[in-house]
Amino acid sequence: MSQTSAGNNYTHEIINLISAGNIEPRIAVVGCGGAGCAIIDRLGGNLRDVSTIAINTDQRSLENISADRKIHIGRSITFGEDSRGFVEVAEYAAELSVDEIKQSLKNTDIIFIVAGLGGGTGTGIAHVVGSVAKRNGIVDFGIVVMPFSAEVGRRAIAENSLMQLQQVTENTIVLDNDSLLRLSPDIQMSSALSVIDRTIAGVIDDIRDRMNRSFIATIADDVMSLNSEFQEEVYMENMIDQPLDVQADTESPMFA
Ligand SMILES: Nc1nc2c(ncn2[C@@H]2O[C@H](COP(=O)(O)OP(=O)(O)O)[C@@H](O)[C@H]2O)c(=O)[nH]1
Ligand SMILES: [Mg+2]
Repeated sequence: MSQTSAGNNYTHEIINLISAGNIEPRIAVVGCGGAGCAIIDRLGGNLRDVSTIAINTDQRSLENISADRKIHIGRSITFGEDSRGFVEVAEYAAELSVDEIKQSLKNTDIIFIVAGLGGGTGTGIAHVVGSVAKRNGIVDFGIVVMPFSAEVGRRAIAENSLMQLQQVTENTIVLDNDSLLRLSPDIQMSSALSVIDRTIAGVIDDIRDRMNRSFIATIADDVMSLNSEFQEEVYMENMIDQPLDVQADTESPMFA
């Protein structure tokens, strides 16, 4: 496995154990912020043998989604409200909750950190979750959705957050809302969200299947090729051809 600079010996040990067939990897998907949590809520039962963890500052939004475990962060800072685009506020909130985050990842070997970048909470906390994972020898991947170009001002914030996440993950898959529009300009927002959800579920399923076939030793390379497949827009195109059966969350702040 091509080890990123963020990798460590402990991570290697776990990878060796899994690839030797000595342990079944325990996988969790961690939704960060509004979009991240909405995505894992919509993915719900579509993910096989994967536990879900939802982390948000927004208490009401957290109450309205389903996840195996929910972590409400920043209670003493935002008093249960959204971080309103303040990345540092969310980051600080996550840092205050690192023990709880660590605890939630306790019996886990591999995590997928999912967030829509360009807002406040997901953007501020994704890399904090990645650091906790790294420090505890958990193999971690990021799957992020970059904002539409039309979301002026959010792109730069998103790019910065992505850079921080890439430093603490084995690899981060970047889904871009714009490439979705390029593929199919007339696509309805609800369908666009469904395609993103299905793409994320597909990526997680693919990686898990490969691991079950003991290919984890090459996982970083596999993800790398999935990533370029996506960038070639093949992945999304395949997804668009399939019937969409996942309901979009029209309550999402994206529609506000
Ligand atoms: N795929 C997807 N993207 C979303 C959704 N809601 C928001 N987004 C995107 O995610 C970015 C962050 O928004 P949000 O997650 O609500 O912010 P946060 O709660 O502060 O983390 C937005 O700029 C949108 O591009 C959603 O339900 N699905
Ligand atoms: Mg939010």
